[in-house]
Amino acid sequence: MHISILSLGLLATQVLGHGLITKPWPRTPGALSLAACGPTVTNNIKGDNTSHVEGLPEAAMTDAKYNAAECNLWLCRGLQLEESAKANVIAYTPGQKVSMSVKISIKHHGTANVSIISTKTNKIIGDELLYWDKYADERLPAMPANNTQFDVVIPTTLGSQCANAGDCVLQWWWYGTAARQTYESCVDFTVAPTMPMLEKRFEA
Ligand SMILES: [Cu+2]
Repeated sequence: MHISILSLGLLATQVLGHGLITKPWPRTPGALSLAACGPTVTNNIKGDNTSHVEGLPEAAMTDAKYNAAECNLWLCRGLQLEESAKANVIAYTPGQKVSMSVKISIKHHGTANVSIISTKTNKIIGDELLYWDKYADERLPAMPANNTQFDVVIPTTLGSQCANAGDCVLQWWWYGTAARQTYESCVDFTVAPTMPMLEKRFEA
């Protein structure tokens, strides 16, 4: 296989690794990510779609097209809800069970969670949906099945907070404690406002 000097450079600067959501479909790089984060970050993620966050800010700084506030690397690694992806945003119902799959290419023991994040604040809404206090432990002979295949339940208490595409993401977040590496992967979804919220709105 032909490897150019450029791709060797990319390989040298990024630690290949280590995880992302494979089901439901996660955010992927596109035109909006490129506009917000610049080509350095975008090409890093295109080159390794499981890469960790920590290497990205350093790479981004050298890129004149990088806009820290718009890119927001600590939310979905700067990946944006692309125009072309809006038609694929999943509409969930409160209480719906969602089966998720994660691909982990290199293990680093740490903790992980799956949560609903408000994209405006980059904060968890309510409680974490799932939490692992021991995750992706390379010292175990085999990875526990629930590290990569699990279900979450969409809360019934979201009200209208996730009514519009882009308001919220379902985020898988993993921190390798010894490796000091963070992995984030996001699913775009909406939840229609629940009836009590609608009634309140009509009363107001
Ligand atoms: Cu690593």
